[in-house]
Amino acid sequence: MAADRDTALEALYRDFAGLNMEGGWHRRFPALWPEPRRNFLPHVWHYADVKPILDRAGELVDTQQAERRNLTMFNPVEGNIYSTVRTIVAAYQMIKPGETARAHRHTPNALRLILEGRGTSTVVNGKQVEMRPGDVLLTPSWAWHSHANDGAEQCYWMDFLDVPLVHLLEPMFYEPHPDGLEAQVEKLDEAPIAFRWEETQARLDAEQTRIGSDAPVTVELGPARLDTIALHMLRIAAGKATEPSRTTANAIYAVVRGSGTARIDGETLPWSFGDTIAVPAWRAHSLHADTASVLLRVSDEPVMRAFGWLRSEPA
Ligand code: GTQ
Ligand code: FE2
Repeated sequence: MAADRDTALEALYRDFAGLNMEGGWHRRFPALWPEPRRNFLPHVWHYADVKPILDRAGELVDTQQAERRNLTMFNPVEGNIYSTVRTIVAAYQMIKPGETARAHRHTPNALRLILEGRGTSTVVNGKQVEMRPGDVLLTPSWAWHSHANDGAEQCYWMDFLDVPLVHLLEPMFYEPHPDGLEAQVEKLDEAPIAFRWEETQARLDAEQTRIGSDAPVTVELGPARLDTIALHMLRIAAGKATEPSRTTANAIYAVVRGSGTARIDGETLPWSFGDTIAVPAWRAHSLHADTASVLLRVSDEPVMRAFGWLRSEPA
């Protein structure tokens, strides 16, 4: 009797499979689980390792060949060759004096954090804005953008894009500018897409004064202008640390000033200027500053919030 049933079930499962179907009670891997899994891994990329490699790329690859001289950071999780965390990719980019990175547009949202070098500007939908160290500049979805170095120094920055989210959801469009560069360009010192380092510092100072202690402070770069990405600047005084917490938002931290360690899920990872720290969803983490530090946090919080999936708690 039981053997008959087993045989009948096997036939049933074969018939499911033949229709590209599977029984919810029969799947080899569950589709639902109690809380976010440890998929993507905590990881730190060190700018000190990257910079000489970017310089070597600068000798071998020009901006004719490479539309962007960028190095993306792929999370070391098995099978991944692109994303830094599930929804966001981060990259380092370098442009040499006299070079131009051609105009294009794409549906992914992007932003840049300038690390080193003066005299480079970006043109976003015809508005030319200088990029200076510590500045954060936005390239919203479908905005034309190009970069040009009219100065005497190599310019290094970090890019963050929601390309992995676009890959997951599929609405990818990309278009090179028909003329290579936008024809009508207006130079601006202030623009809604530019968050200047001086302004960020002043806001962090004001927040530090408001809380009346040397506990870590955070300001949001906003009002939010990218639909999928939230930007926060976090200042941690020397010897201080953030409270351990976890959140469903996937985050990448970039070190704007200072040095310290990240404690992520029991691992201790050192960081210093220009480094990139991947903190995937639901990983308990805190940041400890050895010297006075400022970090940019790039996260998919707006996506989580939009769908009611944002949960954050002490850990
Ligand atoms: O500067 O426009 O790192 O389109 C990846 C894709 C930078 C850019 C990246 C891009 C850009
Ligand atoms: Fe781009």
